[in-house]
Amino acid sequence: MDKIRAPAVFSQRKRQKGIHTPNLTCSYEIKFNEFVIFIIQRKMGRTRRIFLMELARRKGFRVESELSDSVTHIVAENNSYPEVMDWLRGQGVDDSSRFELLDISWFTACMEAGRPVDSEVKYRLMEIIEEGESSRAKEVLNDERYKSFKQFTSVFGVGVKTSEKWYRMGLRTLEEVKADKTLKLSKMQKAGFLYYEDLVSCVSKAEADAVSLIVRNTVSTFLPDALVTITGGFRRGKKTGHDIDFLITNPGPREDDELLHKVVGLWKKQGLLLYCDIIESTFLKEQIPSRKVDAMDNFQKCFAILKLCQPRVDNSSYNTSKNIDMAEVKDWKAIRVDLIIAPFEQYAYALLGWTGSRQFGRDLRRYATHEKKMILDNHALYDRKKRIFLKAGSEEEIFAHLGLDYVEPWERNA
Ligand code: DCT
Ligand code: MG
Repeated sequence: MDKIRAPAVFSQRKRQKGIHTPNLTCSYEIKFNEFVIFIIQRKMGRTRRIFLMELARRKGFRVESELSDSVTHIVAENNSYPEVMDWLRGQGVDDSSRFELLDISWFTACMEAGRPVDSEVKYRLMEIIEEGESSRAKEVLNDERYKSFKQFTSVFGVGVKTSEKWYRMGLRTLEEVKADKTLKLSKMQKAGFLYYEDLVSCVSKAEADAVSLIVRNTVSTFLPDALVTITGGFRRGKKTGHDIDFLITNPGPREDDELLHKVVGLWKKQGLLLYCDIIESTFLKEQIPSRKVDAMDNFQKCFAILKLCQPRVDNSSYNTSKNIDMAEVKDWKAIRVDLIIAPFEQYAYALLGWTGSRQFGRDLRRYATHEKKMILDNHALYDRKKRIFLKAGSEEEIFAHLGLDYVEPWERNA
């Protein structure tokens, strides 16, 4: 039989023995535990769905008849991405990011190979959209609803729920949203519209370095020993990002719940703070990690928009001749910054989680759950068999606990 395989992005230190789990719903043996498939009946029909489910089960795949919490891969046939999203919302699913949304071609490739094949771009419903090549992609891109949702969700503070509401109200473009004075926008959405142009333009590495300097300087005025690490895409070596993520911890026993408040307080005084929302920590001692692959963590954090001043280019002769008042030239850019505070003993887990990528984190958590009977989140790793928390002082130690070779941050761009 096929061996259980770790997702391609990381490799097992030692080969695991194949796990033989009896399938409770039928007599077939499950060979691929980490993949839990659900096939959408819409546009496929009941008979074909039953046939495909039976086929996959016979080949050792775990296929669920219902859309349960354990489902990891959703397969659809002749459905566009927005149609699947619509269908999911109808099932009460708000957060579809916990699933891989795949076309039937992925399923067929798995059946042909007799094992799960990588869910490459060509099989993903969403990516199909980015490729923009096939006629299906064009159909999706032209979908009115998809176009509106893409515009709406490009605003900081606007998610699928708000987009849904606006779409139902008959709004289709951001101009229409802005013109509608009856809408009640949240503080976050107001900032999203106010700094829209800056926020949709990518943050460069140079801007990330400049903000990094500000963050380090401010944090060290209050906590000189604090460790400030740039995480997210920039730690993975990306050249641009939509925001800059910082992880802050204080080695030693001393913690300061007021640090974030002091930092943003100073920025406010200095005129550097355009927006901020501080979320207090909700972490409970000895909290068993969350099994949900996309659960929000419980750290104290701050979602902010900083005003990054940019040096003026000296083109005074041009300005004089055109009679432009320099005071009116915008010499700053609004930048989205996330600050996360982690207790020192959770720092390695927080660093692994906040370095991402999102897909890499999901794969790692699924691997821990299904292959190791452990639960991993941004706070801890819990061994369910031994009923103990596994301590880690570095990311290397976490990979070792999971029996995996270390993966460098720049290799985590799954
Ligand atoms: N993350 C997390 N919990 C959250 C939000 C994010 O664990 N509530 C992780 C996933 C990736 C990482 O933190 C950084 O998140 P983003 O900034 O959204 O992603 P990115 O990889 O930095 O990409 P971008 O360049 O778009 O900022
Ligand atoms: Mg980021």
